[in-house]
Amino acid sequence: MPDPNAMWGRAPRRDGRPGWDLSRRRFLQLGLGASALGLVAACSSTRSGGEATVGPDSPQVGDFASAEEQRFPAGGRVTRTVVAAPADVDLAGIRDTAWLYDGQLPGPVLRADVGDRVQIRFRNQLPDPTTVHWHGLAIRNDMDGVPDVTQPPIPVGAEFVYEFVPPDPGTFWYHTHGDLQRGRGLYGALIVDDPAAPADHDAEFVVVLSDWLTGSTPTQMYDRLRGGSMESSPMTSTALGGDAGDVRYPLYLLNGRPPADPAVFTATPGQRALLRIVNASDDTAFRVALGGHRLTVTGSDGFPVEPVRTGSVLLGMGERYDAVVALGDGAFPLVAAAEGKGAQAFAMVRTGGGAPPDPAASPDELRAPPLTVADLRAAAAVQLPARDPDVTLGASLGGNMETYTWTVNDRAYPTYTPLTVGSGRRARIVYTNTTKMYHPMHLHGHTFAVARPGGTGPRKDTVIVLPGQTIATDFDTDNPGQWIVHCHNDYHLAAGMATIVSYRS
Ligand SMILES: [Cu+2]
Repeated sequence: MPDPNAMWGRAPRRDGRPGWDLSRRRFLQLGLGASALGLVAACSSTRSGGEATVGPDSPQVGDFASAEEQRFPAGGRVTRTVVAAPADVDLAGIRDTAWLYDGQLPGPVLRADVGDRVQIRFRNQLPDPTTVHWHGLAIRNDMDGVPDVTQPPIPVGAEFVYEFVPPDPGTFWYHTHGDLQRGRGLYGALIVDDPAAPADHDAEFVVVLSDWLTGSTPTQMYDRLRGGSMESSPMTSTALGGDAGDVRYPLYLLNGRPPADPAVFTATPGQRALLRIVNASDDTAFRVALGGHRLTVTGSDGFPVEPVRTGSVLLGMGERYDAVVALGDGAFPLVAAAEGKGAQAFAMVRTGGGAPPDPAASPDELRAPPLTVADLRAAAAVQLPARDPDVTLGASLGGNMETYTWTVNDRAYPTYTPLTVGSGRRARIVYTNTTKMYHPMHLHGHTFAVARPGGTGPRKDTVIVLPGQTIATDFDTDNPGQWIVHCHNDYHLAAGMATIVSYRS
């Protein structure tokens, strides 16, 4: 079997040339597709002033990885294999063919401690090339799993060994970064524990939300969108400030199960349960509530926030929320309403007797406006220290519905104008949404702070930008490499809404 790792020399470069040139040569040797070559060419053509692009095989990436290992001298080892392959699923009697990690929908919950040396031997038994992205983890660039940016796509039948050190505890997830592959089932939760921090909960419920097409693939749906067949009845949401999506789905899943065959979480009355909620969907924001309970939100995108009580939370694609709930006695509906789409995902929480809740139940907690990022403040321990940005980068989010093209700064990826940064700076990305739809914008390799006076904004890796809204996000440029920043609507990403934060040296 070909070993793609061998194509990415891990040893520091000795020839002094920019890493990207080497990558380009290797792409050429591999005979990869036109899109990959186009991407590399687009990047190379923007080099200027003698600055060199810091690519995934640049020595700076090796230096970063060494520093991370030194930062966690007592780190343990987590080694496992993950296989992606097609498999049949039965969704309450609806049979479908999915693409799954280890035959599970969602994929297995992966777990490690902060500072562990994680080694995941990934086997691609799919019919298409793929990669795996470790969403939210600020890890070494060459392990970020973005095809044609941080690694060549892993060929059919091949293996790639991902190795990284998770630097922060929290609720993360992993998913394919291949074109429109995620909606076939290639996603799962990734939990990073902090052995030094005692848990303040008795039970843990990992809740992975997704939207599911039956009888067609995301690629077929994308072709329909490109062909101009948008939903005849528009979906709108006040909380999302306009359009709630491009696709109305036949099924919404909670831990891979439809409402007719729900997951059941069990605990005992009075226990404190930690909900780790992941929105793994392609085109659906979810409003989540537990009937008869209030949620205390304690984290967002893996990072702690000052606890805040709410009836419900609203998650865009790619976002995670942690919430603690003191459980009552009985059986309760855990509902993830597909925002603006008139349907829901559902599970049951059971601590005692009583009739099971109706899968169509709509708890009162869903009525009030949901908690959003505007209600969150970073916990003191994780605040990004206040500092004026050294560099401010604009990202204008655009769309053309006639061609179904979504853009950043008027370009549709893989054509892009890079957002150029140097190491050791405070960078600010200012997103401006000129479209009628919200976009959950995700930055790889960093955890930004939503910019607020005094530096109190929550730390996140994915933030909803509402129609007409401008949001500034700040981060320290402490992880050299090439990092994609993109809308986490998988159709918008496929249609171009992405660019690259490009480190230069
Ligand atoms: Cu979008």
